[in-house]
Amino acid sequence: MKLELVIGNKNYSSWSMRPWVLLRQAEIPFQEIQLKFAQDVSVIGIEKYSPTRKVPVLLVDGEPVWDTLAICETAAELFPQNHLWPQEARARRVARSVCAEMHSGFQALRSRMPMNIRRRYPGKGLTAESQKDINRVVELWTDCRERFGGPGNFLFGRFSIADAFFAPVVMRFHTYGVTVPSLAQAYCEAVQGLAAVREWCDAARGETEFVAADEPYATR
Ligand SMILES: N[C@@H](CCC(=O)N[C@@H](CS)C(=O)NCC(=O)O)C(=O)O
Repeated sequence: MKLELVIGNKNYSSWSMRPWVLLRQAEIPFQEIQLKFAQDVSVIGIEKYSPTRKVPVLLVDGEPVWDTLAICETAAELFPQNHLWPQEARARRVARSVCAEMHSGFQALRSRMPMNIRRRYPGKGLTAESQKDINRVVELWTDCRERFGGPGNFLFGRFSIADAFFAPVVMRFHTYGVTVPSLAQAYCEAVQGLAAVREWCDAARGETEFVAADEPYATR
C-alpha cells in the first residue's frame, strides 16, 4: 500500500502538522508531497490532490482521504498494531472527544494566535476569548494527564492521536509566550521533545515563504 501525505507550509499549516507528526512518530512510512502556500492558493496545484482545496490530504494508493480527523482515523484503522488511539476503551472515548473538540473548537486561539513556528510574539493575541480557550486547553490536558497519563509523558500515557492533535497548540503557546501551570508546561516540553515534532519544527524554521493571512503581527 502506498501512502502519500499532502501538506502545506510547515511553519504555518497546523492542520498538516497533525497527521504528519502522527505518521512520523509512529514510524509509518509515507511519502510527503508539500505544497508551499504563498499569497495565491490557486497557483500551487492543490486541486490535483484535494477535493476541498485544503490540506492535509492522505492519498491511499492514490485515493484521497481529506480532513485531519478522517486521516487519523484511517491511519488508526490501517495500522491497528500501532495503537494510535489509546487501547483502553474509556481512555479511547475521551481521546476521541478531545480530538473532536480541538477539531471543531478553539476559534479564538486559532485566529488570534495562528501557528508560526519560526517567530516569537510573546503577549500577542491574548484577548478574553483566547484566554478562555487557553484555560480550556489547560483544563483538558490536566484532566487527561491526571486520569489517563499514568507513568507516560503524554495525554493518555504513550503518544497517541490526541498528542498529534495538540502539537500545534503547544507550538502556539511557545510562539506567543503563553504561560501555563507546571503540569501543562511539562506536557508542552514532552511534545516539543518528540522526534517527529523536532523534525517538523526544524524544517519550519528553514522555510522562507511569507503568508500575510497567517502573519497578523509581522511588522514588514
Ligand atoms: N478541517 C480541515 C481544515 C483544513 C485547513 O483549513 N487547511 C488549511 C491549511 S492549515 C488550508 O488548506 N487552507 C487553504 C485554503 O483555505 O485555501 C482539516 O481538519 O483538515
